[in-house]
Amino acid sequence: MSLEEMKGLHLQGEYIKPETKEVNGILMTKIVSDKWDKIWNFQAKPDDLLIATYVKSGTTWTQEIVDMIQNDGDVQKCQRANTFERHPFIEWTLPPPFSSGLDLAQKMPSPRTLKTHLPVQLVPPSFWKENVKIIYVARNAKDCLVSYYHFSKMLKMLPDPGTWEEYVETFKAGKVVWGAWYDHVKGWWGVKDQHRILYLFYEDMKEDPKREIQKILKFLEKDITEEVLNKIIYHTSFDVMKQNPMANYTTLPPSIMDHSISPFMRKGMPGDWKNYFTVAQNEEFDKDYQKKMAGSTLTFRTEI
Ligand code: PPS
Repeated sequence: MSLEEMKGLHLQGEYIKPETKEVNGILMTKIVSDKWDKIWNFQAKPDDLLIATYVKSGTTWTQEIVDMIQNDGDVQKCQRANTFERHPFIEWTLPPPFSSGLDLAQKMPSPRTLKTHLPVQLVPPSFWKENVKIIYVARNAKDCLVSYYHFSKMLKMLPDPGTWEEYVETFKAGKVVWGAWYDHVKGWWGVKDQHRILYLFYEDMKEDPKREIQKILKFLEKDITEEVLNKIIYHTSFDVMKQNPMANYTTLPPSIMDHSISPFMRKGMPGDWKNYFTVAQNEEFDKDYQKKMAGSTLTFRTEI
């Protein structure tokens, strides 16, 4: 479906599901694939900051933390616009009236904070050339899967996930948009010491937000008072962000995101996978996981 056709469908408020098309072996939506040249040739700048994640790993949370840091804890300033307008999502295009991530990024004055879900090998080369600082956040596979399953149902721009049983297999096979979780987290882990990359974990952020925010502060070379730090912890907590329309995606129409199917701010808890995996599914998943992650030094906690 072309972007033009998609615009029409959204204007009519109809339920649509997009086609997908691979980019170098990675499944993407066709809209992303069709403008891949433009994305690949994106011009990063040395003072950009890139927040990179696999889907559903704590991107929005990290974006809010970073924005609060950059604005010295000024909540009003952080409510100047939606998350996706404050931090252009470089490979993504929402239907009108919203601008594409590329257009937003090009118009935005520096210093810019950008978002991507791209696997490391698909990151536009200018990011490496300009030695851009990158915060990568990873989340354990099982909670990612559960979150992505619900998200695929409520975000009309993603392919239908099918039944829960089907989706578990689709996720394990990496046949999801932005590719396999396993390759994504390992790919970024493999390059983290060769570039300016801060590699964080969702579970660590949940366990001790103060400690993880301090890591971000150090990485961004920012100093703030204890009072501002506490304000950031509060403002970026799940319960407060869930009520913040500029961070919870509720300003998008239901023809794009239908929060009545599943809210964007859903549970925000490590270990929610236990409410979905059967014992047999969990055993199978673990067996397959060992094979896919064999030889990697990367470890995850599936509960805290
Ligand atoms: S996206 O669409 O890929 O950019 O989504 P992303 O923001 O990466 O991940 C969404 C999940 O993160 C949860 N979330 C949070 N958890 C804890 N604290 C805070 N502040 C927070 N903000 C968002 C959100 O609820 C999604 O996880 P699930 O498990 O679905 O609840």
